[in-house]
Amino acid sequence: MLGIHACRKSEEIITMVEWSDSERSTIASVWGKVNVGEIGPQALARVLIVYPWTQRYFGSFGDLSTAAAVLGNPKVSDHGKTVLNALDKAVQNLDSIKATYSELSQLHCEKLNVDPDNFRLLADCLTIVIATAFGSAFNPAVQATWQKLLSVVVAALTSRYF
Ligand code: HEG
Repeated sequence: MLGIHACRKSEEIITMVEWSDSERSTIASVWGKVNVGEIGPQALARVLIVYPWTQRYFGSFGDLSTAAAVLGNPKVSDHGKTVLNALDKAVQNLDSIKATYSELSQLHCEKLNVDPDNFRLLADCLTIVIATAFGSAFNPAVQATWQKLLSVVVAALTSRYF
């Protein structure tokens, strides 16, 4: 029941999404200021520290036992960059995010067995890290557009689960 509901909601988000010129330029502007090599590692590290149960997917990453270990772990850094580089694909393909992430969604579902709730947790940590880095430039209007983008990304990554 819950699964069906989540599926419908995801489909609705992806199917109905439209981007205004102002949203497109806001996304381009935010993304242009994101330092992938810093923001990616910080966002993934936050997920692993704030929601420690997510560490179960990264058993091969070595020491994640303390916040300092997570923050200093080179595999976490590398994977954080990988995730943010994948986000670039959404930014460059705003009108076809679902298709863009179809294979990645299937991989996370069938091979990595990642619970799709975790996509939202990562999206929220990413927003917090960006808000911290940008300060007052990340105003409510910018936040609204940015979180709209991440909602579509999360829905697209969830799309092959159902
Ligand atoms: Mg995932 C691999 C992107 C959230 C766990 N993730 C990957 C890869 C990409 C990616 C591009 C490499 C795929 C490949 O090897 O072909 N991940 C990605 C995005 C997002 C995300 C864009 C959300 C915005 N991933 C995510 C979350 C978890 C997770 C929330 C778990 C909490 N990803 C995960 C794991 C791997 C990947 C365990 C394999 C890592 C490895 O073994 O190197």
